[in-house]
Amino acid sequence: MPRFPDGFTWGVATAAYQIEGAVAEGGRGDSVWDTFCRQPGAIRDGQTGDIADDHYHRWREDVALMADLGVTAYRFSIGWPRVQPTGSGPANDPGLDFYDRLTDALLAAGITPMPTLFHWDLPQPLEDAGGWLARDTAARFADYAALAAGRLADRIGTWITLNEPFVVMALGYAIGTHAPGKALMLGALPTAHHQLLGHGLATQALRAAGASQVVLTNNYSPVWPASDSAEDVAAARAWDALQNRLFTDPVLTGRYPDLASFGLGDPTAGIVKDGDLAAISAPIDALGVNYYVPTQVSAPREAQGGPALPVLEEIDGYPITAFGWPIVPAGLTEVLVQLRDRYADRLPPVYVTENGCSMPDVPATDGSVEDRDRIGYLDGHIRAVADAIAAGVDVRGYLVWSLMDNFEWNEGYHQRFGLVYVDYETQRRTPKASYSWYRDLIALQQSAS
Ligand code: IFM
Repeated sequence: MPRFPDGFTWGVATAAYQIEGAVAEGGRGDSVWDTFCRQPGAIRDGQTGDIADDHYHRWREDVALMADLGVTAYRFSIGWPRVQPTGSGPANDPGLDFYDRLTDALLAAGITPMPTLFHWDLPQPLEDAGGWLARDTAARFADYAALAAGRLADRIGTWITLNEPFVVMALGYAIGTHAPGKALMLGALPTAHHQLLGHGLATQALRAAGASQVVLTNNYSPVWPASDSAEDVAAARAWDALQNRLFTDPVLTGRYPDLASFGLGDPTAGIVKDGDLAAISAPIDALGVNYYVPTQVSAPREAQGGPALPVLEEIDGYPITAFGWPIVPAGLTEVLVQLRDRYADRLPPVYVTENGCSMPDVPATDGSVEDRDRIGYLDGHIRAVADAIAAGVDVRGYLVWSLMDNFEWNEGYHQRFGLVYVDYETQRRTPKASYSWYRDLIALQQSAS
């Protein structure tokens, strides 16, 4: 393994609804995911995040696991409905107290807390008022950011505003396979501007509260045409604009990509007000990159009453994860280099805020989990980060998704991404072989610095 720069951040990541459980404790309100999970057929086997990893009660054990692992940063998310149960109004102190205790415990263990403010758990009353289709949600988000940072920014320097706004728009509002389950197709586009505006207004609130680093995390994917036909190449450019540029160009260049020229509608139509783009493009201190898979697309087929969208194709010829996702480490180098080439001096330092894989982990009779396949995955992707650094990309950190197995949205508990195996019957945590491998890697990198 190549040597990473001194001070490189090695971390793990989780998100509130995926690990905390305790959905009705401490004054927490309902989020869109609580509602969505109750809809028959929405989640595999009708599973919910009601208990998840019970991290709300077992956080001390989880911090100890991280301390043992030797990570220097922990990316978690703050549950909006825990801090502000209805999405507006005063803070719910027991909710803030939970993150306050967690923050102190992390700092005492020498781990830098990197909270994300929005990892998909929108308070249900805000969804009832229009959710991210409503401009007001952006202002509510900034108020919530002010409450969270007002309590924690004296100890937390780095704040991530949004996680993967593309997924919220595409799966939550365009096709409806995620909460809140709306299938509006291109009618979902206003959620892009409102999330970005939320990011911009929250950035102001975070800075006012003393945050030193503001970060936006997107999920990036190299987009490959299925063939070299002009039509497939055009479709790849269109999808690239939708996934990779829609949530990045406005932040780093102050302009939206011209989606209309790709037949993908206008994300700004009638909703952008004076000052919005200035707020959205206020400088950020780092860009969060989540990477899992490349995307292969072919030209739109005949549209029947709807927009003709690029067609997502299967990618063959690579090993796959338990999710069936192709394992393509070089795709991570590709997205990082592409970001640098695309945004040049405007690109701030980058953190890989998520990367990891679900694998068919089965404990052996002695309870151990020998996830050699995950080790291979992580090894390949960490080398891919090193390749990007060697190519001149300013990558400052790498965080594995995830610390421990957790609630994987529509897939419930069927996909395991953790370095730590969780037995959901007993809540027993068992570090997998990949945990020891990552611990050794971190120790080796640090001993060399
Ligand atoms: O579990 C998710 C996470 O919440 C967001 N990024 C992708 C992960 C794996 O699907």
